[in-house]
Amino acid sequence: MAVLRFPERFVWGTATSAYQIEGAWDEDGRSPSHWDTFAHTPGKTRNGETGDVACDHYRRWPEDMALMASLNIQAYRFSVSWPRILPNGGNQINEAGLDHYDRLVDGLLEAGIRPFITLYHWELPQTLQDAGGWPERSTVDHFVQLADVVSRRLGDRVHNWITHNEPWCTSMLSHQIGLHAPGWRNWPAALAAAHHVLLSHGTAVPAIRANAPQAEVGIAPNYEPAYPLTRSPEDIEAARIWDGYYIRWFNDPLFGRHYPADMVAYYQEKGYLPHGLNFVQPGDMETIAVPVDFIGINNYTRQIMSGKVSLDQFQTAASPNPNATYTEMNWEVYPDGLYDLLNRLHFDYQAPKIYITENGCSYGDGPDKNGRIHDTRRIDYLRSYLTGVHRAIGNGVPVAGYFVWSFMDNFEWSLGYSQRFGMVYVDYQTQQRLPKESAYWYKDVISHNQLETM
Ligand code: IFM
Repeated sequence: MAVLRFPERFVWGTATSAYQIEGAWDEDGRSPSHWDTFAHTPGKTRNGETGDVACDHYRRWPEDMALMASLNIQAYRFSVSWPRILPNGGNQINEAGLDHYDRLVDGLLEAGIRPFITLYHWELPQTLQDAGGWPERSTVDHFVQLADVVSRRLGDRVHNWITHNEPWCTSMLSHQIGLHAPGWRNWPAALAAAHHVLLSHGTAVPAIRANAPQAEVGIAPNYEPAYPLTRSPEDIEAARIWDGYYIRWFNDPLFGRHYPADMVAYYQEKGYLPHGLNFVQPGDMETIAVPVDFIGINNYTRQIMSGKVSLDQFQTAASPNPNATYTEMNWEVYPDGLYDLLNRLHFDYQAPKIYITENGCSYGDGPDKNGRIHDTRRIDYLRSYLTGVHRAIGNGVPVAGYFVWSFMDNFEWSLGYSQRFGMVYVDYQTQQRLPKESAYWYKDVISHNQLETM
């Protein structure tokens, strides 16, 4: 056994998002979001499940926060629900909605837990969706208004801000693949959406800093690195395309490199950019490349690419690895993927500081007859990924913190409640919370600021 010490002041946290846990979807003046509409549309989610009630966290947050504190969690990454704060995407602040987050922030600070706010974790007011949503440039201004309103109210107490969660999901998964709201399958719209999400990030960063001068501001893309199945030129090419589609299309503009030329050519050849980059206006790329204080990394798995697949076959793009283990999302457990990413973000992109804003796994373990939940596979998963994080820190990569996805089981989007990512089990019938073994294991890691490896 080895003991891996983490740097002093390393931040140990956990993460959730509003729609996945809050419930109370139509209470206190909240208007519908495009996810409410999507989830209420037959056939879009597993068994028609919705976030209407979810974990009822909107009401139960004091209990959840107390549980977090009892587990020594140092930081909590949560998102705000846009339609709770600015219903119907209008200018009128819904005080009841904003007050909710005000109280949550105060409660967290009193409990000694540092709040990390995500402004957009996929809840677009339905009215803005009706007006065209993210493929429409006007959505940028609306988002910046949200950023201004929230940072104006909470910026005196919240020092860590994340503009967007997973721009690839907001754009491609939602507008090209169609698995998430609004469920479109339209390449040009997806690429326009990606641009507007990035632009809204770049425009919001100075607005947040104006209201919260001491704040660290960043963004949390999801990174799924690609590895070629073999060393054949076709497989290497497929991995390059995947990398361009998933990582470089977002990272390159954020780091001032413009959209990757090889991917612009590829998309044009495929007919995905019928009007070229006509959504890019003068000054946009400079706005997007605003220096950030940190990059958030959301990483769970990798893709093994072979030349036989195209991006349109996303669901079957990956080749299974017969030597690997998989989580219940059917995602390969591949801790070296996170290790490689951390090195790349630092040595290639020179990210100033990195938080791992999401990492975790879905396993369905439930209570045994004594009410204990032995989620040892989760502990093994977290331990293996954290070992890679420690190794990257040893290389000089400036990793400042780590957030387990998720604090508690919650609504996993189109998969409904079938996937349990939490360190805390939620009984959806009774809303009882039950920490799993991994929660106590994580408490131990946090308390000693170190990891014991096997
Ligand atoms: O549950 C999601 C979260 O909303 C965004 N990142 C990935 C998680 C697991 O799929």
